[in-house]
Amino acid sequence: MRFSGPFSAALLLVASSSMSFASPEALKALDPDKDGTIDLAEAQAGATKVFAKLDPDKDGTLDAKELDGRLDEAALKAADPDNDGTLDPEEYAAVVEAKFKAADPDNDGTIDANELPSSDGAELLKLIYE
Ligand SMILES: [Ca+2]
Ligand SMILES: [Ca+2]
Ligand SMILES: [Ca+2]
Ligand SMILES: [Ca+2]
Repeated sequence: MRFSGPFSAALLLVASSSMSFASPEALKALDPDKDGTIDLAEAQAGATKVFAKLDPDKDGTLDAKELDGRLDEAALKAADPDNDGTLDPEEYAAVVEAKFKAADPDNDGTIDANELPSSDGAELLKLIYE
C-alpha cells in the first residue's frame, strides 16, 4: 500500500483546515525522546503495545473483531497478504509503516504536531495509541 506524496499532501491540506483534534497527550505518550515528533521506531513501539492490548486471547494475531473497526474490511484485506483473515505482528507492523508514510507528507521520516491531526494521522493513531 503506497500513497503518493502529492495525494497525501492534498489530503493533509483539506484535513488540517477542517480538523484540529490533535491530541497532545497522544504525541507526548508516543514521543519518549521528547523531540516533539513521532518517528517510525516510536510509532512501532506504540503499535506493539496496542497489538498486545487488542489481542486478549493471546494467539498472536488480530482478527477483525479484535481490531474493532481500526481497519475497515478493505484495509484489513489489503493488510493481510496471506489471506488468513487475521493480522500477525509483521502484517500489523507493515500496515503501521504504510499509514506512517501516508501521515508524513513532507517525507522527513517523522510525524510532527501539524501532521498528526490529518486524517491519515488519525488513522495511524488508531493503530499505535490506545
Ligand atoms: Ca520522538
Ligand atoms: Ca487474537
Ligand atoms: Ca494474515
Ligand atoms: Ca513529517
